Amino acid sequence: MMAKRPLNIALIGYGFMGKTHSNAFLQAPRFFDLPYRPVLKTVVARNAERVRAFADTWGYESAETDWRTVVDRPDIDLIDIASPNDTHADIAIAAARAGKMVLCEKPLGRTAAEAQAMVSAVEAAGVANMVWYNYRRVPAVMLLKSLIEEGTLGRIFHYRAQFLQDWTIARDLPQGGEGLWRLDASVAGSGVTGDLLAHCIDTALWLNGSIAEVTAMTETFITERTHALTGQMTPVAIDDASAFLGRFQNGSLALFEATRYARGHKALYTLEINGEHASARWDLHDLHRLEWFDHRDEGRLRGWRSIHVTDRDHPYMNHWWVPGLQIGYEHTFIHQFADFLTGLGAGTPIPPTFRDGLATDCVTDAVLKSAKTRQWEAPAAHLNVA
Ligand code: SOE
Repeated sequence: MMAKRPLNIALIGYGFMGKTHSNAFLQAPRFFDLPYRPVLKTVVARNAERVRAFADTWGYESAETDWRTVVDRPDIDLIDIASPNDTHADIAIAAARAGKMVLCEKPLGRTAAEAQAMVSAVEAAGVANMVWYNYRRVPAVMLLKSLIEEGTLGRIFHYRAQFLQDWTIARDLPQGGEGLWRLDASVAGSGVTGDLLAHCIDTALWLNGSIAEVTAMTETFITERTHALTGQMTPVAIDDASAFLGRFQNGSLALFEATRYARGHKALYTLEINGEHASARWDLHDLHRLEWFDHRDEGRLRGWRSIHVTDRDHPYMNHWWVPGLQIGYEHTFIHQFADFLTGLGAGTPIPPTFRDGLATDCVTDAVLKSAKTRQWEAPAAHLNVA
């Protein structure tokens, strides 16, 4: 058994993501043998009463209401940013300057320029950093990554991804405020492009390499909503739907779509990749399965097979129950944090790093730009992942 060094964590933000991260901090050391022992030191959010309650529920030693009082505290090793997008850059840059490790919810910045400043800060300070693009850590998606890396699919022709939801269709839903800051462009940066398409792009860059160019369209279906903070009817500046065609550097074609207006779909993230020898597809609503077709199979038996990715030799699964029993959404965060701590022990950066998060922001910027210019746009090339 390795000696466990304490790692003192300050979490900023206590919404949905604050819970997924806190759960990961608690569970990762219970299921993985890690070189660090996470210590839930403090949680920060504006509402004093509710942040206190959150601290009690999740076992944080203290609760604070201003991240500035925490960011350079000598007893804090790691700042984890799970607050709305407009806070990411200020907190990350201050934390890096104070020499803290920084984890950040996606998207890294509201724009690539914001993300670039965050990358510069963590790289100048030489501090460990990671962005919570959690879907890379689904065992079935990780299995697909290894099949691609082994060259099993051969030359890649197509990559397509969708992220479909339906929770913002109601006209009386306000913009701004808790949870609904995602509808306020000044806080979120963009709508589904930064929130949902960004997930699809992050996974795609990781699985299939850089995107060379895109041509996109976006739409805002409900153009005015009451603002939660002012009570005034205010123009909506986010994109409700976003789609693009593109070309990867490896020559394969990209077809991507994200929307919050696909009635009946709650979080239907699907991806498919078609190669010379094989195809694979994956679906977040059935996340423990990888659909696989291999043309090299014997002709009479050739067909799509559905792999239940729950066996001991599947990624991460030897840390969980017994073969055949499924895990779920929260485990993706546990895996990501376990990988981060393992990397920290070995001195190895764990992707997606801030630089990888920047690469995704470069693509989302190009998508938004193309939707405006109605031209093909190239994501800022020098910022793409290798
Ligand atoms: C939006 O509804 C949302 O919660 C995103 O913000 C998350 O990143 C995504 O994983 C699920 O949907």
